[in-house]
Amino acid sequence: MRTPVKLGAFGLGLAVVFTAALGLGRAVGPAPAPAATHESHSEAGGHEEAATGAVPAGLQVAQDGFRLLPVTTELSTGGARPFAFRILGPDGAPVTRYTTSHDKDLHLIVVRRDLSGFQHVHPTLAADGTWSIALAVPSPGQYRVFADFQPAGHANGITLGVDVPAPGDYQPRPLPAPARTSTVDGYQVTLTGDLTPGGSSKLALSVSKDGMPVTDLQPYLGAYGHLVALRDGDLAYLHVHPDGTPGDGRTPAGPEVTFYAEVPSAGSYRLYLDFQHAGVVRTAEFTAVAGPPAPAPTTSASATSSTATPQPSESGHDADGHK
Ligand SMILES: [Cu+2]
Repeated sequence: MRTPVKLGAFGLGLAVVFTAALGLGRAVGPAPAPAATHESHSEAGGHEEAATGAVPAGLQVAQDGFRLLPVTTELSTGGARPFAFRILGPDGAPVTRYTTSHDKDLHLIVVRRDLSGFQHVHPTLAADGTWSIALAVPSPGQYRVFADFQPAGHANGITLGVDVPAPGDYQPRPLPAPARTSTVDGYQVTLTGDLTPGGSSKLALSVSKDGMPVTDLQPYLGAYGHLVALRDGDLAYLHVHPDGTPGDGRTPAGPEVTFYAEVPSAGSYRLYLDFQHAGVVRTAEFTAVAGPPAPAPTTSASATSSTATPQPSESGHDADGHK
């Protein structure tokens, strides 16, 4: 009889410790930092839940009772064809009322699973709750379609994701190497700042053209730029909030646009900056690495072997963009 009692007591002790750890995690873990972040960037709209929760946005086809249901099951690589989908609510009916965020009721992001072919578009909502837009993708492959929206009356924004194929011969592309500068249509965009896992990272993107800073960016989606970040490996959709709004008296129309990005883990991310100048919206893309690079063997190598040359590890360090 003694043994079972001891086991029982031991089990109870474990349960108490486990519960206490859970309680501690809830009380101390996510609360302070994200709350401060969101208070200081209130224009971000509703993304609070996913920012503080364990699962990043965009990884699920259904969440909080809402479901992304494609009506069109293939993407076109030829001319643009209608792509339609619905958001189903907890009652199973298509959602027809939304809360506007960043100037739109719903943002649709389409990207191939190798992070190429990015598009950020805004479909039209029909009275029956069907969203649609004429869409073509540049090449065959499996695409991830993200719907970023906030149902009316719902406390926070939701980003659902679903895979949709573009039939044909898929030729995957490797993720471009990390870089601080991106060129699009003669515009040069330079990225300053580093992604920090588990925290809010300030990123500044500076736009120039023909060597001259662009100081007359046009508002796009309620800001001077819209930044989407996706994690390499699973396409987790990150929360990136613009700092300031056009006309608030402190936000210049370029050349620099500032964002706060929340990165859930170390790893590689692809950043897509949409900006508008001279009436045209363009997208500048970057690969950025969050967290320290893999431990360099420099210290142990130099300590244990006098023949080891530090050259390779140092150049590898530079290639990661961490100075
Ligand atoms: Cu949008």
